[in-house]
Amino acid sequence: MPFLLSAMLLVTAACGNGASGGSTGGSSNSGGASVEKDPFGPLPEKTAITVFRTEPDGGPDFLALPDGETLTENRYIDAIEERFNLDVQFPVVVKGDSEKGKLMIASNDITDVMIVGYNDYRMMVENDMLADLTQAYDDFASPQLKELLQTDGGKALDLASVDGKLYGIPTMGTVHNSNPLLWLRKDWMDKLGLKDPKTVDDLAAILKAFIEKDPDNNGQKDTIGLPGVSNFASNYTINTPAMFGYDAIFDAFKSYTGTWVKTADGTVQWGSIQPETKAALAKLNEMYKAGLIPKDFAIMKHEQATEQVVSGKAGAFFGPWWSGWSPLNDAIRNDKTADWRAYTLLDTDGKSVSKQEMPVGSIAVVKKGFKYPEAMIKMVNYGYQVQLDDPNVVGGDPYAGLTMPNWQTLPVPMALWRADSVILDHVGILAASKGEALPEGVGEATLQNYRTQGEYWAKGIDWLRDNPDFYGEPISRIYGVLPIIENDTLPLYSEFYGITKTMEQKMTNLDKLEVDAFIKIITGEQPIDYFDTFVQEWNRLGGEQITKEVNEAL
Ligand SMILES: [Ca+2]
Repeated sequence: MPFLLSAMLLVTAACGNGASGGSTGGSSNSGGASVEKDPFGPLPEKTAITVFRTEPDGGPDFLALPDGETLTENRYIDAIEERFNLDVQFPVVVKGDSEKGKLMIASNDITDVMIVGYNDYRMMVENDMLADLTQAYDDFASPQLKELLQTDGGKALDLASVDGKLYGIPTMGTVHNSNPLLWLRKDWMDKLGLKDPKTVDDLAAILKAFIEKDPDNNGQKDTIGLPGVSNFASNYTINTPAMFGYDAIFDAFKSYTGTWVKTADGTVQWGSIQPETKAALAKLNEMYKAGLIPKDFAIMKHEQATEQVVSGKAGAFFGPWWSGWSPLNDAIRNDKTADWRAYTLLDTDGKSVSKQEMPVGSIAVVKKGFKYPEAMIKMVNYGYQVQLDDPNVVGGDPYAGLTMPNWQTLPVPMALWRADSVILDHVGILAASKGEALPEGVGEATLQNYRTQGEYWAKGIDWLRDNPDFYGEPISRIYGVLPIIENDTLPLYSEFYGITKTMEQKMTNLDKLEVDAFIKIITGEQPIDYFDTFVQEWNRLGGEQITKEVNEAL
């Protein structure tokens, strides 16, 4: 069994009791645990707690609160105050893009609870502004929350820990969400007698055949190889692989652009300037010369590439698992004979490795010196039960019988979604399509979607192509995720996610230097060895200093 799948099933099995257990919550199900350590129990005394509140984008319809309720006065807040013996106050309420939070942090004048970004978090820890939550997390985080925060293998908690101490509760990135998969028209491959690709050279042979052998059978040489896009390689500014980009080709050469990688000497270095990147660029130059990559790839817009796929000119492109929705749903509407499948290219070690989005989103923190830091953790425990669509929430759903308000109406709104949902949803839909037991640890709405999509998937690929209204989701969640599981794709994370002083000033310009050099090498405007000149320039213009700062910060 592939590693990812087996690890995921273990997690699912382990959490079997947790997800439903929290629904009753309170002291009634805390068993032998002391009342003081109850994740859903009250504080020993009535305690006022101030929260910095950001208004989300989107109006009343988005929040879905009943008439008369607001972000700062609603039944979730009442329930939390009553349950946890709290008096929740909102002294600062701002629009989403306000600088107010940053100013408060800069002047060390913060509320008891705030939700901050990773970089502010690091700065606040450095300046000793935050309560150490290590013990409070161990004692008071609910089993559901703890299980959730392991769905990325502990990556987010690890990043949020400084010298072994935890100062905040992080939201997580989604594992495998932006892996660039190779999508190919299987019907064209079958017609031309082509085998499934494993390597970049296999892909090159397929692209050549797609261009030269009239796969669309109209007697004209009117099909292309890969579409392109100006964001063809991820970098500091564009830190996840773009749809239609060539990151998968870099990955296949173990070149991790836009990523801080650990090198053989034990130091951390910028992936874009490593020798592996030179090798990847040499291959891309070869493919460019052979006409497999569009002449104008570096100025191509996302929309142009989409059009080439939708109109049936391109039978290959790189895109994430969710490409079944876009561009493929429109492609199928145009031509239902198109049979798109996803593949993973293997690297020079025969492995599938893929760069990941940042494993931490925002982080909820508590001001240093606040008497009961566990109060924030309890509020997050409660909020997570709401996000799980737990019908009883904790001590009764305050909106029973009404439309459930958006989770962003919670007093400490955290986007707590499982980091393993890409794989889990795939497994859930497949299980539903076969009438097998569904995964646990997910909300009721998610389970319902497993049943719905499982039903569509069970009707077969031909039915889906004949019924494009139902095509996007099952194709994405089944075909789009299958190669990740089958090839045991290994998530690759950057070794550093912070921003150093020199990075702030110079990284954007270094990105421009990088993109410019890559384009010149791929198009042949400069020879392959121009890469060495680029690396020297990159170091000279601030890269060397930044690398030093990154290694010092680790
Ligand atoms: Ca043709």
